Parts: sequence; structure tokens; C-alpha cells
Amino acid sequence: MTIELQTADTTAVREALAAQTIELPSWAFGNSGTRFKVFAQPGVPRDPYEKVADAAQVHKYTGAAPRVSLHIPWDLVDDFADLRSYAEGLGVQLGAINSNVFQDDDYMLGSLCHPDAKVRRKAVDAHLKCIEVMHETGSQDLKIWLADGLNYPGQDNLRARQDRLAEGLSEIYAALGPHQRIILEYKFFEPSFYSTDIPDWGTSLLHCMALGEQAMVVLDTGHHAPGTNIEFIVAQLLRVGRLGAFDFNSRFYADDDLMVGAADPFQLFRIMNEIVDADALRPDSGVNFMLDQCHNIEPKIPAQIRSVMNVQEATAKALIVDRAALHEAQQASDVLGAHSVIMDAYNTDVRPMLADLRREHGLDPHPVGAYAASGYAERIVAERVGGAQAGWGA
Ligand code: LRH
Ligand code: MN
Ligand code: MN
Repeated sequence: MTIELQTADTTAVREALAAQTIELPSWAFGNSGTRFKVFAQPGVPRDPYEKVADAAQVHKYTGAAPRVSLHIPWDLVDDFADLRSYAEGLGVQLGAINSNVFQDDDYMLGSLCHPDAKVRRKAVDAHLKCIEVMHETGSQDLKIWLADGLNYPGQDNLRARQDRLAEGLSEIYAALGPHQRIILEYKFFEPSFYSTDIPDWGTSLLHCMALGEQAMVVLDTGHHAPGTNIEFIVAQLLRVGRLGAFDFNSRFYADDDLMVGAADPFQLFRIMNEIVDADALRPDSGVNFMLDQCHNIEPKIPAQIRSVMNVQEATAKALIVDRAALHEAQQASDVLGAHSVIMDAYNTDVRPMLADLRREHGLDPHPVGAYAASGYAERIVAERVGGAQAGWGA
């Protein structure tokens, strides 16, 4: 059985979809690759302004991507207020600020967890600088992902590193403005392989709970061991009100950073199903839906457009789950009936409804085609020479 969307009243579904926003990462627009090779693409941005301009194109054709997150210092500019008004002029806002305390030589053995107090001081100061930037950009979220960890047993004291981390985070937390948040990301491996200082949602949550209500967990969908039930983590964090954001991407193996919904659209649907079930899709729910992807072999702007559409499709399928029927089947211990309700929604083609919704909002129903026809890609290839690698030098 499939759900008959043509005859159903989809008003509430459409309203929820129209209100959904997805935040884009500035680094997705720069050149990227693997440790084997970075393939330079013609026309990629040469500075943060051009990254913002490209992100604005994604919003122009999807109507659903009104914010772009930055990395400091990858996206350092002289005047962040100027970058902000440039973005606003293009119809987008500056979103989360990411602190990159992983790129200096000083950080080889860690940042906030480093055994040397001088390095820890430098790492805390880098975060305080990010908070200053956030005041200028109007950003709400300070996104912290640390590359801290160990490659060898005995290299450092596991417990002492957690204590140093707690201390550094609390100094950063104390500097937040009243409407600002720390969103703390976890990742189970890489660049460290024996032990990572924030490897999992539990560790992130423990630190967030110790800090206070303005600290929330970031769930990057590529940061788990294969087979992890990610929607369970989503459900659990929502229960305790600590899911601050997603970094959406797809993975076949590890932190692949491929387009969200490409490797496992069913998983993305299951995640969005938990979001909808907990009423966390509301724009004021406190969950920031971000992308965190690299487009190494595909053109970047259309890849971001496609990713936004993939999130919208998974969300639409989650929204059409017949929750009353699901509840009834669950209460009746009807295992197969309950499962069918979920699968009926997942197997429904929601693309015509999303195309209609775009038309209703004055957008082209086919964002990728509309972007391709606009001539923007050809224009940036002609105008921009010597694009920057994702982050570096931009
Ligand atoms: C770490 C990570 C984190 C960084 C981004 C570039 O793997 O997911 O979110 O900010 O990649
Ligand atoms: Mn991430
Ligand atoms: Mn990652």
C-alpha cells in the first residue's frame, strides 16, 4: 500500500516543510579531496565572500537554506560585520561558528585536553575569539569539534584529559552571551585512533550537562561505528532536551562526508521520523539542521542543492507517517502492522508534493535544473581564477 498524497489533506505537512531550514557549511564550496589528492574544480570560491555567494545560490533555488556556517580561522575576514551585511544582502544569514583548534603545530597532541597549560590557554583563547566573532556575525551557535585524542596507550592520562577538557569548556561557556550556545560534537575516531577525547554522544552529553542549559550535543551522522542505531541517539538526546544540531552527511565506511541521503536514505528517514515524532522539526525546537559534507568529485553547488532536497524528501516522508495508526498498532502489539505504517510512508513518492510546494512559493519545481539553466556556474568559472581548498587560505 502507498499513501495517496493527491487526495490526502497535506496542508499541515506542507506548512511544516515550508518552515524547515537547513544550514550550509562554507567549506562545502571550496576544493576538497582525500589525503591522496585534492581535485581543483574551476570556479570555486577564493574567499569567504564567494563561499557565502555560492551558499546563497543554494537558498535561491531551494528556499530552504537561509544560513551558512563558518570555520575560524579558515573563514577569517577583516570585518565580520561587513561579511554579515554582504550575506544579508544576498538573502542569507551567517550561522554557526566552528572553532578549528586542530590546524596549528601546537595542537599536535591536542588542544583543550593538551598536557601543556600554554597550549590549553591558546585553545581557550581561540574559542573566546570565536565568541567575539559571533557577536559580529549574529551567530547563535559555537560549534566545537576537537581533534584531541591519543594514538597509543599510555601516551597521556585519559582521566586527566577529561578534567582539562571540562575546565576549558567551562571557561568558554562562561563567555557565552545569553542567546548563544555551545554545540559539542563527538566523533569516535580520526585523527586519533587509540582514543578520542569526545568519542561519543554520552561523553558530549556529560560535558554539556556539567556546563549548563546553553550546551547541546551535535550529532554528525558520519561519526559512529558501522551499524550504530543513530535514530536511537536522536530519540535519547531529544528526550533530555540536548540535541542541539545535526551535521548531516552520508557514509559507507567512516567519516566519508558524502551527500546526505546518498548512502542510506532509509536511515535519514528514520532519523527524521524521530524528529517529527518528538515535534522537534519546529523552527524554535532548538535543533539546528546543518550539512557537513565535502564534494570531492561532484560540482559543489548542485551537490548542496541535491542534499537539501534529500533532507526535504526524508522529512516529507516522516511527516506523512500515519501517527494515529502507528500508535494504535503499537498499542495492539501489532508488530507487522506498525512496521507497515512506517514502510508505507517511506515508500511514498513525495517528490511531486515537494515540487508543488516550490511552485506555491514561487520557486522552480526542479532546483538542480533551474540552477543549471541560470548560467551561474559558467559565470564563476570565467570570473574566479585560483579557487581555494576547503577552508585553507580562504
Ligand atoms: C570533523 C568534522 C567537524 C569539522 C568538520 C570540517 O570530522 O565533522 O564537524 O568542523 O568535520
Ligand atoms: Mn561534523
Ligand atoms: Mn566529520
